[in-house]
This record gives sequence, structure tokens and C-alpha cells, in this order.
Amino acid sequence: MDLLLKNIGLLATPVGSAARKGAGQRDILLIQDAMVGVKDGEIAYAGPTDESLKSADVFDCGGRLVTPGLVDAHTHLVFGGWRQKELALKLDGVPYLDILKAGGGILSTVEHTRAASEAELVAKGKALLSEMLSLGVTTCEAKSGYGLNTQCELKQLRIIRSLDKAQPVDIVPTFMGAHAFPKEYAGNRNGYVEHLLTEMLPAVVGEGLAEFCDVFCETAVFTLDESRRILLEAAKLGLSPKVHADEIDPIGGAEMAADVNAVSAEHLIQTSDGGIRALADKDVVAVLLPATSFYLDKPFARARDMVDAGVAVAVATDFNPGSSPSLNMQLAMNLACMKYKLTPAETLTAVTLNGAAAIRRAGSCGSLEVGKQADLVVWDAEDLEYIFYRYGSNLVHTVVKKGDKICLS
Ligand code: IZC
Ligand code: ZN
Repeated sequence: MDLLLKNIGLLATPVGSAARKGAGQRDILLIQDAMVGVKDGEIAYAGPTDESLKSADVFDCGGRLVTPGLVDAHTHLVFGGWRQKELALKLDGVPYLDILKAGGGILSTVEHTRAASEAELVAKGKALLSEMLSLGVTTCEAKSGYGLNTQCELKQLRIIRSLDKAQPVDIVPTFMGAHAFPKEYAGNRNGYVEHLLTEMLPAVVGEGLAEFCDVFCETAVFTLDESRRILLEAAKLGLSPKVHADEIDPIGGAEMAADVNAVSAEHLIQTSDGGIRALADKDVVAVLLPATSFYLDKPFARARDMVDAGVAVAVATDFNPGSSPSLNMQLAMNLACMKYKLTPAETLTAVTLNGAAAIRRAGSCGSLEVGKQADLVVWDAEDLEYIFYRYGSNLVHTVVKKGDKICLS
């Protein structure tokens, strides 16, 4: 072994290489007095303490809780500027979509992202990723969508690729040119959709810059038909569909996501019973974003109903400068427990294995099993409940990423 973590008070992990749903979501493996052994960056042993295991590098976990590294399956990581000036509007009750309609919101971040240099965006991204890692995130997804023209969408995606190589957190890239209509195409929706389909998508695919294609399917943003058209074309070119669905208005985004065989549907705050059934029938992972509900002061998605209906539920941050300026997965976990009424075990699965499944990484991360990447968190906690109970503090003691110990406190 290259590394042996000993004296683990409690090892808590979901099991398997696919999303867990229904009762399976809370069916996690709990081992008291455990060890994890690492070889070549992968888990070579995860089980009860075995004194015969040896390594030159032994790390004493001091009786602490160990879980898989957290997977943040929905972020808008790379952007110029921030949007703190919108806070006053929000407090005055101006709706999110009205701010966008007036040229603010996403469009103000587009201006700042277009104006920023690659070096600036890379430096900012590195700092954000280092904060994410210190909070226990070992893998995340990152969307483009603040360029809204070919050149700047490619710039964002290339930055995501550089960031993936430059630091420990693995980043899975998603193309989201369909995030808003840029001001050059005001009053010409069809023109932008055509531009996206004929220029942006082939350029992104040509450079191999994305694995997924996401669409903001919402009132006054992309209609169901526009979204379907974009996602089906993306799928033809090899990008798997994801959908921002039913975040603000219940327009049937979940049903459309199921229809196009999306890997995941995200937000789902307003999703109907029919939408929940469609997600369950088609094995679409529901990526729920409780920090967004909190920050927009909106209802919380019906996570309990979704789990009970057999939908695999993941929980992520939605980190972005407008509707979710927090990258703290621990906060999302606490909100999932308190507001969604998911149990600690269900939430753990939501932020590890099911998050990994939402970005097609369930075969390589999201659980502590032999052969998976050695991505794990040693928590300043003696049991799983504790990390949901002591909300507001960073309870990470040590992160291990592909076998390397990082952020030792
Ligand atoms: O910048 O406001 N909802 N996209 C869809 C966002 C929020 C990000 C933003
Ligand atoms: Zn989002």
C-alpha cells in the first residue's frame, strides 16, 4: 500500500457503480473501526481494521468519520465579476427573471466574462477550487454559458480544461451556450438557436471541450421546443443532455428531460407528479440545489417525494454569481437534510455516488470501494449525524485526492 488510513472510527459510504434510488438511497455501508488502503491512487482496501495491512505511510484518523469525497455535480464555476449589487434588488422583491429581462443577471456576468482575460479567470477559478477542496469536494462539474458567443464559450471551456489539469479537483465540463439569449440576438431568438446549433456546438465538439450539453429551459429563456432541439442535436454529436428544469415556472422541463433521455434534470423546484414519474421511469438523476432555493427565497424541491417515487436524487451547490453565490457543499447537505427532509444517509448518497452518476463518474468515484479513485474526506466528527447537526462550520479534517493527502489541519 502507498497509504494506509487507520483508526477510522466510522467509515460511511454508499455502494456500487450506479445511482442509488428509492430505499437504496439510504442503504449505505457503515463500518466501525475501519481502514482504507491506497495503491496507485486507487482504493486497494476498505473494510474493518486488519492489522496485517502495512504501508510506509500510515495516517491515523484518530477515530474520525471517513466518507467518499464530495461530488458537486452542478456549478457555473468560471465567470467574471460578481453580482452583489443585485442583492438590494432582490431584497426589494424584484424577481430573478425580471433582473435578467432588464439586461442584468446572467447578461451582466456575460459582459464581465467576455471582458476578463484567460489569466484572470484561471486565477479566480483556482482560488475557488482550492476553497471547494478545503470543504471536502474532490470532483465537480463546471458549465460554460457566460460567453454566449463561440469565441467566449470556447474560452470558458478551455479554462475549465486548464483548471482541471492545474489543481487536484477533477472537473467535468458541460457546454451551456443555451443559458440566455445574448444582447446581440435581442428579438432574434431563432437566430441565436441557429448560431448555437451550426457554429457553437460543432466548435465545442471539434475541440473535445465538453461531455454534456445543458439548457436553461425556463419562461422567457429557452422554450421546451428550443431546448429539445438543442439537446437532441447535441446528443447526435456526442454530448449527453442535461436540463435546468422547472426552476422558476412549472413548464414541463422534467418531462422534456425524460423525453430526450437526459442524464440528469436539475433544480426541479416546480416539478409536477407527472414530471417526477417521468424522471423515475427514465432513470434521470434529479440534481437538486437547495442553496438556490434558500438564496432566491423560493420553495424547496420535493426531494422526499422524488426519493419515495424511485428517482435517484443528487444534491449540489449550483455555485454561480447570481442565484447561488455559495460553493459550500456542506451547507447544501445541511439544507438537504433540514429542508428536503432527506436523512443523513440519503444525503450522503446524494452528494457522493448519485452526484457522480449525474456526471457519469459513478464507475470511478462516489464510493469507497476497491478499484475506485482514492478520493475521501476525514471529518472532524465521530458519526454521520454530527456533520448534519453542526451546520455552519467547516468540519473537514483532511481530504485525500487520488491517494494524496491534502489540506491537513
Ligand atoms: O448566473 O444566474 N439559474 N442560471 C440559471 C443561473 C441561475 C446562473 C446565473
Ligand atoms: Zn445552474
